Amino acid sequence: MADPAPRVRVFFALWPSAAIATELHRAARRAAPRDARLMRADTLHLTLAFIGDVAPDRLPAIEAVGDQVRWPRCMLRLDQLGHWPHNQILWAGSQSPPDTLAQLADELSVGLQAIGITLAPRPFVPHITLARRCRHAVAADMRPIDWPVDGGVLAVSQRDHTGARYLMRRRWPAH
Ligand code: 2AM
Repeated sequence: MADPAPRVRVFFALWPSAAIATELHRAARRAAPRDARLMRADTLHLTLAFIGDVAPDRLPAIEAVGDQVRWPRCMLRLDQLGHWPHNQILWAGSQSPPDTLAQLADELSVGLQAIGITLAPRPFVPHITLARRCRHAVAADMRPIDWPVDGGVLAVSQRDHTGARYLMRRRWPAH
């Protein structure tokens, strides 16, 4: 029998414009300790629903979930830096995330459940990973960055020796 097609790692996310990503990257450079591993600006994103590894023939049904939800237009003010010791992540978040983002994450989760994909039962904590292998808490303020959210993506994650690379499989405009 032929080998099955390799599985692909996918997730729904918000992807910032190059200008917002550059600002976030600057904030990361200012805040991260020297020995942390900064994420490249083009890889910065906010995960809405992490699906994980799936057979490629599942992708059309997953894309249909993205077609069904309402992608909101909203302003996301990134004004908070945080550090999680358990996974050594330095992240950017919002002290007042718009409710529409949690609603969107929930709609995606419900839609995925309907096609047999159950997400890990974790609360949705909107964050953008800025650096990994960050061993110490950071004591830095963040100059607020206003991100005009105007759609979302289904991203495919590919790992190689340089770290993760992300391909945009689909994009949805806000509507
Ligand atoms: P992280 O940045 O907090 O690690 C691609 O890997 C994206 O999916 C990243 O934003 C990552 O979040 C997220 N991700 C990876 N594994 C995950 C998991 N098991 N549950 C939720 N999100 C995950």
